[in-house]
Amino acid sequence: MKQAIIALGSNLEQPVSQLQNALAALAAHLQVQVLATSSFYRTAPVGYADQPDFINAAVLLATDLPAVELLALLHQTEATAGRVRSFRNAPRTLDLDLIDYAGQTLDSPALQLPHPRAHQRGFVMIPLAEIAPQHILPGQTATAAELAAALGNEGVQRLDGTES
Ligand code: PH2
Ligand code: MG
Ligand code: MG
Repeated sequence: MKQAIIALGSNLEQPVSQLQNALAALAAHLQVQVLATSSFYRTAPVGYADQPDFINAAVLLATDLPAVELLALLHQTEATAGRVRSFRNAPRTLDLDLIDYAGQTLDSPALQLPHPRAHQRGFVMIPLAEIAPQHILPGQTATAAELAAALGNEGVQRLDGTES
C-alpha cells in the first residue's frame, strides 16, 4: 500500500456537500482506504479573487492504485460533480489535487509530484497539518505543521460543523 495526500476544494453548488460526496466516493473505492480526514475550512480565494470563498480539506489515503490510476479516479470524481474546466483558477464544483503520492517526485504533463504549489498555500497546508503535522513534502525541509504556521491562518477559518 502507498500513502497519498489529496487536497479537496469547492466553491460552487453547496461546497460542503461536494466535499462530503467526494470523500464518500473515495472511501467507497475498493482499492482506497481513508486513513484521516481534516476538518473543513472556509478559505478566501487565492489567485483569482473575484469568486466565492472556497471550502477546503485534506485527506490521507492508503491505496494500491498506481499514481496515474489514483489521478484518474480523482478526475472521474470531479467529473461526476459536474466540474467544468473554463479558465485557470476558475470557480469549481470540485477540485481534487494529488499533493503527494508515496513521497515520489514526478514531472510529467499529466501529473507533477509533489503538487508544485501545495507548500505555498495555507488552504492546503493548514488542513494537512491537522492530519499529518510531521509530514514533509518531497523537496521541503519543514514539516506540514511548520509550513502551516509560517503561512499563517489569514483567510482560512475552520468550520465548526454546523455551517453549510
Ligand atoms: N484553488 C485554486 C486557486 N485558488 N483558493 C482557495 N482558497 N482554495 C482553493 O482550493 C483554490 C484557490 C486552484 O485549484
Ligand atoms: Mg487546485
Ligand atoms: Mg486541480
